[in-house]
Amino acid sequence: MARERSALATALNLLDDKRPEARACAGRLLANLPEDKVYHSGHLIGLTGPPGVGKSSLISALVERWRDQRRTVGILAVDPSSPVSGGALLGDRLRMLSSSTDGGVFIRSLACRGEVGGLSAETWPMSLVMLAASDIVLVETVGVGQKEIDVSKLTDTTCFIAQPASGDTIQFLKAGIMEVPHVLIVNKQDVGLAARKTLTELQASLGRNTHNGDWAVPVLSASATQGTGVAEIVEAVESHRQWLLREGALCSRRRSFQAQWIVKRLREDFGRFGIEALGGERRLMEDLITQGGSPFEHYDRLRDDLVARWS
Ligand SMILES: Nc1nc2c(ncn2[C@@H]2O[C@H](COP(=O)(O)OP(=O)(O)OP(=O)(O)O)[C@@H](O)[C@H]2O)c(=O)[nH]1
Ligand SMILES: [Mg+2]
Repeated sequence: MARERSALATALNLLDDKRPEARACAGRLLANLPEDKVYHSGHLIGLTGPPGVGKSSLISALVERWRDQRRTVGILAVDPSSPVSGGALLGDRLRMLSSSTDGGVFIRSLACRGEVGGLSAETWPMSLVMLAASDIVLVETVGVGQKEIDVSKLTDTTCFIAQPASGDTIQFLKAGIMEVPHVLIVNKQDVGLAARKTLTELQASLGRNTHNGDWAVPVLSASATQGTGVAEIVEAVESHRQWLLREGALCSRRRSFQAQWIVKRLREDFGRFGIEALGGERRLMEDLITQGGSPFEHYDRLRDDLVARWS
């Protein structure tokens, strides 16, 4: 929480370690995360979109703004383990930001383990550890369609970045294949006509009053390389956070992600039989969402409960 880089790196490595002793240790670490950080403070933001749309470039432009506001940032980026795109994934500017002496930015790449959206089960606890040390946590994932929007099940605010002159996104959104993100952005505004056309198409096909629940979704355009439209994105994501806070939804969303994570973990460890033994998924979710206390202790408690029954 004091943003000691080596401590943060060690904590994240621990969460990624599958050995039983490491898992037990990770459990204790997570159980000690303050409830306030886990449920009430900071901002978890997901950025998703097709390969090469400029997600990393936009992130670095956004990070510069946030650093000007003295806000600390943690970045989790899913590196698709493709040998083609190689190591250039995080983007040069982002690399520079992280390696610079500025201790306000911390970057960690996530290996893609073939789970949908490139997100692994560890992404959620890793986001929380990052959140304990930063004001803002960004999660970058790649994809087109339903899969990558999975990031919306881990973050407070989801931004979708669309590519100029690509009808895919619009088709997906129209067909309801893709959940509507909280902020839509057409990047590469500087290419001119194609970007303007895509922006108009997005606005038109979604209608003027696009909503995600009661939230009116802003449709923005930006150029990560020229830095235009970036301030508007910062504003839009902050407005969404304020809206979540007013609705009391920041805490309830995180509680629900947390409950989903625990149930998923338990199912992986004990199967459907284990879930049934604990009263079934619905009851388990309801209990978890309403219970106070450290979120990860609940996992330990439920696991111990199951282990005790069969030992
Ligand atoms: N013209 C223009 N090019 C851009 C813009 N933003 C990014 N690019 C370029 O697009 C390419 C991909 O940028 P990245 O930021 O790596 O895109 P990404 O979405 O993170 O890519 P992956 O992580 O590989 O999916 C780079 O060559 C960038 O220089 C922009 O606003 N305008
Ligand atoms: Mg990238």
